[in-house]
Amino acid sequence: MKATVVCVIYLCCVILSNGKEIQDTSQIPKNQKGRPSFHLRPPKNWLNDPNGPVYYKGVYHLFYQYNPYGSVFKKPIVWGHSASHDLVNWIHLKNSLIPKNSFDINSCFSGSITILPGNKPVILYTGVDAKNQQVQNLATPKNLSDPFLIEWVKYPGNPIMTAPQWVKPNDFRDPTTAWKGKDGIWRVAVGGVKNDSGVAILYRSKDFVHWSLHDDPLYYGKNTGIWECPDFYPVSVNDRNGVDTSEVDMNLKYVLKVSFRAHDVYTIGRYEADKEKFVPDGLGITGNSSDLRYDYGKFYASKTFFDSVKKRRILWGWINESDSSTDDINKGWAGIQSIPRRVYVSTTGTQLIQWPIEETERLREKHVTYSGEKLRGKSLLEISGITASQVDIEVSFKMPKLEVTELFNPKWDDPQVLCSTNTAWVSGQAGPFGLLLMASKDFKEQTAVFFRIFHNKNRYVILMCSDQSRSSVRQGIDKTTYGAFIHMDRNVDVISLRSLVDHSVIESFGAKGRACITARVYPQFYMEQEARVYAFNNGTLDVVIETLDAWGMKKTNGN
Ligand code: DQQ
Repeated sequence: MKATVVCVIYLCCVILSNGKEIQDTSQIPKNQKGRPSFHLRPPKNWLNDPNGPVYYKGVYHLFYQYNPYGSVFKKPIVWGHSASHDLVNWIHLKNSLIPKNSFDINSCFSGSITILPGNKPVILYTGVDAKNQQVQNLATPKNLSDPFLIEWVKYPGNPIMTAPQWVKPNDFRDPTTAWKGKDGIWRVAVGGVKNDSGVAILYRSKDFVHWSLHDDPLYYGKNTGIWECPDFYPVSVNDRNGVDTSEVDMNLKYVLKVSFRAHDVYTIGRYEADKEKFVPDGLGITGNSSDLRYDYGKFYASKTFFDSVKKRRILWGWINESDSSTDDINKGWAGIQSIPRRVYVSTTGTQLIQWPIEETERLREKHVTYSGEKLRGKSLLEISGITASQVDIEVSFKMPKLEVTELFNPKWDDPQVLCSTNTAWVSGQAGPFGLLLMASKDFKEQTAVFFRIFHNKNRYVILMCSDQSRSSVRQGIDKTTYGAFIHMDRNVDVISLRSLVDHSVIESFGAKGRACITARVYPQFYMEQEARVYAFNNGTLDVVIETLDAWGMKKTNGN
């Protein structure tokens, strides 16, 4: 009987993967209640940055930094590979780039895919060479008729770029997707640091093989330290459609994202192609708390791609664990990819909006709904009838009148500091109100995602927090509380919050995706009891729930 079951599972995998080889799923550690069920991650071991997302011949691909030998970050790192027809259900394919040449023997670090004319995907990635120096390499599919892109061939002339003289050879990594100018020349940016300034180093090529360093970087930021995983892409200012990375149109704006000090920071601006310069609209990237972040919580080394099928740009980020390395070794896995997010520019043109791709809604099953409930000051409402540890929940609260909210103090410049001192248990006037997630019956463990509403002049200033301070009674877990500001006109009438809870991960989207905060939580109680979810109000003013919808979520094949 057992053998038959194993056989059936094996056959399913083979059918799903179109007869291609998939990763070994044996020895997956059992009984792990914190293990996410609908986020993409390989069956076991360590994962970090998303690499080379692409759509090719009917199949979506995501590659990622992967340690095939254990659940901690340890070189040599390879490129893991998963594929999907719908961006929700994934199969795990064999590793695509394995360090075995002098130009990458110590690791195949992050990189991107560019589609060359004739629908030919090509990988640019960072190799850590035999001298432990970082160089940029090229690889192409062995068989262009294989939509699963299983086999990749490294270019024998690698490396195709070595560090400029002014960059230390181990501070030179993570090439972007390349873009082609009106002049037919390809450009690519590579992350690095000069003195303490982060740099997006620019290279140009006519044939994608021979690259020359451009004198000036595309952009740089003072005193930020190294910039990892740059991403550079055009965005439409007229609609939510995504734009191909090589699209040339004077009306487009550009996003430059870089990863440093554990955050993904971006700025929107213009690309002056004739001067090979990115010019931010605002302050640019400063390394201060005023920088715009994709996500104000745990979300790093992200990458986008243009989905030509649905004309949208999709973003993925690496969500690290917040338990200890010892825990990760015991679990046998660490690191997940975020839910893919659609990304586009706000109507004001000043920030990006992110929203889980519509395919995520296919995972919704049992539904409960509430509307018109009044949450009196210091009260809560249990949301029952769904599995609180695997849920997609969205709530809209009626906004209080601007006049009754507290005055915002302009000296408050760092939302994270504000959230850390004003945790969910500190009562205010309009707020804290929001959701209590992964909560135990006795409330000793809970993660509160909430708002506090202030006003400044004639506008709302909304503080959105994800409070992990009570997420677990366990020691040795990172319980950092995160925060973001949302500025809104006085005429808005609701503030919404959507949280995707997948056991140990909580991805939250405030004000329809204007601020995102991701957290990892590992409550002790959850090993024994089921989790609960509540809407709560710990402010003195009453709050009305306009609508609340919650759906239990299906498991996906990502596991
Ligand atoms: N992760 C990769 C590097 C990148 C870093 C190594 C960012 O290429 O700079 O796994 O998380």
